[in-house]
Amino acid sequence: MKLGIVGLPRCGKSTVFEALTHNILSKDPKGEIRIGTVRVPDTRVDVLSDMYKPQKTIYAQVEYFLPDVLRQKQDQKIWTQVRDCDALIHVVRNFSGYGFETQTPFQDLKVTDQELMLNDLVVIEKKLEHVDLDKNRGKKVDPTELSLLHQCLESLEKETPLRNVPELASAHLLKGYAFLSAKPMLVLFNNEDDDDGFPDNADLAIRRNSMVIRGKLEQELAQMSDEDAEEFLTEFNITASAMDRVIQRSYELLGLISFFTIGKDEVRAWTIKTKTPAVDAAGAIHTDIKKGFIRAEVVSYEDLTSAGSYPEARKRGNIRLEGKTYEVQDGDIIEFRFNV
Ligand SMILES: Nc1nc2c(ncn2[C@@H]2O[C@H](COP(=O)(O)OP(=O)(O)O)[C@@H](O)[C@H]2O)c(=O)[nH]1
Ligand SMILES: [Mg+2]
Repeated sequence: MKLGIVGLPRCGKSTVFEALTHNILSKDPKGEIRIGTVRVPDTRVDVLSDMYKPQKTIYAQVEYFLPDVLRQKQDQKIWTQVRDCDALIHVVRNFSGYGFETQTPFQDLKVTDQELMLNDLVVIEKKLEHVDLDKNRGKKVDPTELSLLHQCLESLEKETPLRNVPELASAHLLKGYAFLSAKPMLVLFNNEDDDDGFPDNADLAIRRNSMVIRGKLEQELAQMSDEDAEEFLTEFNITASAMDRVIQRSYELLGLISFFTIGKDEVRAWTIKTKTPAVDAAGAIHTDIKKGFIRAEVVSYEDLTSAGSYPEARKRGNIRLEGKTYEVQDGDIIEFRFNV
């Protein structure tokens, strides 16, 4: 699962990418580092790992993609690069300097959003032209798809991004278009070092879908030794987890949850979509486990940790046997029983 980092020029995209992935772009003169894989911080995995002291501990991961601005000829192309991303991280400049006298976060936010919508509009208009041609040639066009496209057009003409119209954003027939304004989006207000608040007048709707970061600080932090980092954290009165929170929010934004497998050899977080049935969760581990699925032995993270051990959780009756269609919950600890 991949998140594309977008935003206006010099809003801090590269800075945020470095802070999130700990990559150093200046060490990469050819500009080849465009994707960074990062571990999703999860205290539950830490706790389970402490409990089992396994040989290996494996966290969930997400990927961040930084579009290559230098290599593109027109602005428009930056957008085609993020078309195959599953969600967008939208960085908004909320610091001054570097040729910008003042901060204009809401204006910037709008400009980028309009570009996303414009891109979708162009895709739809091209498609509709083809539909007309096809009709003249006697080819059939799926009327449901056509009607959905017209609804998209209507929404975009009102400057409503498709992500705000859930039935369009999730429409199966539209998946192939990979509309940019339909992708889930997290806005990061990229603040001055000494400012950790939302921009003035950030309304509730904006606050709900955004976070405040101090990208430059975070980037510097990402490249320090642990000791230096600690000193730095106290000096600037920041919590180490700002980027951790961005990563966790990214995971949620993608509609992903984790279930865990535990044991002496490995404690591991597995990534599934919300509402995944047990049999498909089994498939995330191995197709054989899915094929031979018998039952899932499930205990919630809370029950296991409050019992203190698996046998104690069993004694308390916290361990359930679930069937194929059981909807796996975030934090479930599962042992699959299966036939090979
Ligand atoms: N004061 C301040 N400067 C920043 C921040 N984030 C980025 N910058 C600076 O803004 C300039 C543009 O950042 P960059 O990440 O290259 O932007 P991009 O064009 O979106 O990739 C660089 O000089 C950064 O050091 C921030 O949070 N605060
Ligand atoms: Mg850059």
